[in-house]
Amino acid sequence: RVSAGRIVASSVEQSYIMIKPDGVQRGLVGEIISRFENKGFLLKGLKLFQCPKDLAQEHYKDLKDKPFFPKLIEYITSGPVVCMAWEGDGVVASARKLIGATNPLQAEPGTIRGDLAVQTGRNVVHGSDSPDNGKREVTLWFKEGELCQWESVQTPWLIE
Ligand code: IDP
Ligand code: MG
Repeated sequence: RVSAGRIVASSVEQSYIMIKPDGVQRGLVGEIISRFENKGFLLKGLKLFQCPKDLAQEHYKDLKDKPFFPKLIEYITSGPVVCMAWEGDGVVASARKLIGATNPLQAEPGTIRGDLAVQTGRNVVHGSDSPDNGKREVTLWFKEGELCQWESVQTPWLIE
C-alpha cells in the first residue's frame, strides 16, 4: 500500500473535492478547505491546477449529452482549480452534505453552496457522488506520488 512514504492505493473511502475556478477567483479557497478540515476528514492530496479541456471532458463524461456541457467545460477550464483528495469513512456522502444541493438557491444555509453561491453554473465546488467515483476521480486528477501517506495527530480525538 505504501511505497517510499507515498500512497499507491488506499482501501479507505476517498472523495475528490475540487474548488472550481469561481471559488478560486472569489478568494474562497481557505474558507472551503476549512469546511472539510474542521469536519475532521484527512487531506491526502492538494494542488492548484489549470485543467486541460480533455481532462474536464473525461471528468464530466456522464454529462456529455446535456445542453450545458460545452459551457460546463468552458467554466471548469476558465482558470485554476484546487484539486483535493479527502479520506475517511463516509467521506463521500458527508462531503456532498457539506457542499449542498447542485443549485445554490436550493442548497441549505450552512452548506458551502448554500452560504457562498447563487447559480448552478457557478456553484464553487465539486464533490464525488459515490465511493467508486471518488476512487475514479482521485485517480483521474492525481498522479502517483502526488498523494501523501500521513497520520493526523487529531485522529485519536476524532475516532474512538
Ligand atoms: P453536482 O456537482 O451537484 O454533482 P451534477 O448534476 O453532477 O451536479 O452536475 C455537475 C455540474 O454541472 C454542476 O455542479 C454544475 O456546475 C453543472 N450543471 C449542472 N446542471 C446544470 C445546469 O442546468 N446548468 C448549468 N450548469 C449545470
Ligand atoms: Mg455530480
